[in-house]
Amino acid sequence: RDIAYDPPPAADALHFRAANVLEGNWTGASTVPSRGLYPHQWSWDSAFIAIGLRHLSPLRAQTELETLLDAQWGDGRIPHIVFNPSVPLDAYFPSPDFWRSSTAGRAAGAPRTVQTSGIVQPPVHALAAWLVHRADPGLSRARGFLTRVYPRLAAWHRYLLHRRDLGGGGLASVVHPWEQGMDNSPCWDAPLSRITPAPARSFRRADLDHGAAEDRPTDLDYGRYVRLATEYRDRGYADGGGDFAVEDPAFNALLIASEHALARIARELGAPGTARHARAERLTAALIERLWDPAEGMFFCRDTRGGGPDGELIPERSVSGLLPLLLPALPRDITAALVRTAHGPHFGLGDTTRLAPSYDLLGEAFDPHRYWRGPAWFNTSWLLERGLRTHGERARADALRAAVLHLAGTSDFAEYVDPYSGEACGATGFSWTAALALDLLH
Ligand code: 9WN
Repeated sequence: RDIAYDPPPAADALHFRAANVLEGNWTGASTVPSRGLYPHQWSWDSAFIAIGLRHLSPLRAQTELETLLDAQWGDGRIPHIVFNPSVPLDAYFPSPDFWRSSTAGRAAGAPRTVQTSGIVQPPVHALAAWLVHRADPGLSRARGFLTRVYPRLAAWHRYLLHRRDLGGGGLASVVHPWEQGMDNSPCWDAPLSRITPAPARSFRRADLDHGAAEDRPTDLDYGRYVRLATEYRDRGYADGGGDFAVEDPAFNALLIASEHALARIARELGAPGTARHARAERLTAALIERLWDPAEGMFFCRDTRGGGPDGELIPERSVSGLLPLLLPALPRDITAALVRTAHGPHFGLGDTTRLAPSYDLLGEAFDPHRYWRGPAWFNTSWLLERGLRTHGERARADALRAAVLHLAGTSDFAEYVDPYSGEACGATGFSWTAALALDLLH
């Protein structure tokens, strides 16, 4: 299929509209991902949002991250949702009474006053903090922004590197599909098939009040999400005993990028960043050793609970497996292969698609509308754009940038789009779509 794309709308009009979306989704101390579907603060959303907000108000961008960090747990984890107490319980599922963070999470150091979830999301935060600092170093220094966030970000990375090395190979594992951020990716089908779903009548999905059922995960997926989260909660959010533990390329690549950012933050604060750079390099070596597949020219997830003693690679092509391209220190043969794979038949970038689909166009599970099983998302394309630019692929980065800006505008800042037609799916007025478009305008 081919689609004729119109020239992008005037840049300043897009800037104005994106700023309006962020303004409308601002709650006074943080930004909701979207007004209807996601009425609380989400972890990796806030990091992407801060990256865009820094161009409108560096102060608000700093506040966005600090509000999230105020809900950090004593063991270092940054929860994937910080609940807004003034939003009714039935507006989003699972709600605070499901997670019961302040009681079930007590041993792990959950905060007493703020209600949060007990799982995490990808560690984009240190990268965001560094970019936010750079937008206005004077304000950042005057407010002691980095001085305050640095120890928290360091504790967050410590949690991931120590408590979450569940595969024993030096990488962080996710213990729930929501942690990786691509909820119903076909990568999770095999590890999730071992989980007995919670009965459908034991919970009520609020997402279907706002999103079309055929664009969202299925009830069967939800049954498994609920079972996994319930068991984690009932273990007091202790890490190590669960049936789901997957090493994901994007999650770990973002950890590495953020570790490099922490090194820069350390240097800015007058400490040497060398140990952090060295750790990032060790993580990069582990990422390649455990997740790179040279024959397929991309990274894959490792199911640490499946196959042999060291687990097994999950043979599903997700956009996650391309995102390590954002790392500057990857060997040249790997970056060249990733660029080829992104622009080849499985992802079709610059050919049949203009934004990277979330999943293999030729994969059996591909569905152009169902959430993370095919649609194109703006955050993943923003990360790929950075990667292409970092590795000198200027023309391709320019094309991807133009596509992000164009589709953000025509889709009214959709949550995700059909990767072929660009048709808007999910929520509109979605914060990270607006924020990352703004970032690319600068
Ligand atoms: C569960 C908020 C979040 C994003 C995730 C996206 C979706 C939640 C949901 O929305 O997940 O965390 O209810 O489906 O998959 O990446 O952070 O925008």
